Amino acid sequence: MNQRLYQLLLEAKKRKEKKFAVLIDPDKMRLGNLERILALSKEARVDYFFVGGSLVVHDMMDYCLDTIRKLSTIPTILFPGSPQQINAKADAILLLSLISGRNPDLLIGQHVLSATTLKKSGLEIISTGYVLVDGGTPTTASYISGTFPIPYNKDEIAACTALAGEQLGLQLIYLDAGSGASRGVSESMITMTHRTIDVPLIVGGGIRTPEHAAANVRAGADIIVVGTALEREPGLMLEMADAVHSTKNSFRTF
Ligand code: 1GP
Repeated sequence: MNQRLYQLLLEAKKRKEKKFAVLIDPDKMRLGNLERILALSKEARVDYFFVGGSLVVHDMMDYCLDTIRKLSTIPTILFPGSPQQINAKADAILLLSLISGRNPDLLIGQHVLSATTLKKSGLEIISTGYVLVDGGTPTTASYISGTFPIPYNKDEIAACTALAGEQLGLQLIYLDAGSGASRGVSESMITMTHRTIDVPLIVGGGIRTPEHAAANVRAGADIIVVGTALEREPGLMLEMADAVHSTKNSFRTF
């Protein structure tokens, strides 16, 4: 099985390099914004594009993937809200299992239905334990999934959930406060989760500033994902990426 991007990520983690991913939600891209984001991403040394959304209602996925392929060489990883978003034009897919929830459909059901399509797609498959955390506002992700996010201050639940995911063989853990969250995942939750697992840790949801991104890296995130803030102000990308790339973990004691 092709695991090229994942192997590169593991090597980067060993070298303590931090990665910056820009989330492109095909439905939320305003006209001209995608081209601007792609133009800035090269200078910013963006590491990945995550493409997908909880609710893709317009058929913009192909357009986004074609445009990225035409204008950029940055790896494109699907972050699908549903099996309909599987698309062979990307390089890889985060095969998400919503391990913070108890909805069997999102733990295994949809995976069974899409397994053959996924195999035929030739996409690199990276199995990912997806952990939704309360970000202060109900998000599309929690509504659509019909699951309760982990309470904001229950660090140990997040850490044990992530550990169980790792023990089940999931290759990444994604702590997500949900797109547009009014507050991101807490630093103490990131640190406890980071200390509990060995696989790379993705953190996203509600990250609006370079300082916030840097603080999450210091707390233990390996990959930072930002969507909403860059849809509103693409120009923030340079500082955001720089903050992630130049910050190291500090493992403060809380
Ligand atoms: C959501 O983590 C991503 O799944 C990004 O969230 O849009 O709030 O940056 P934002």
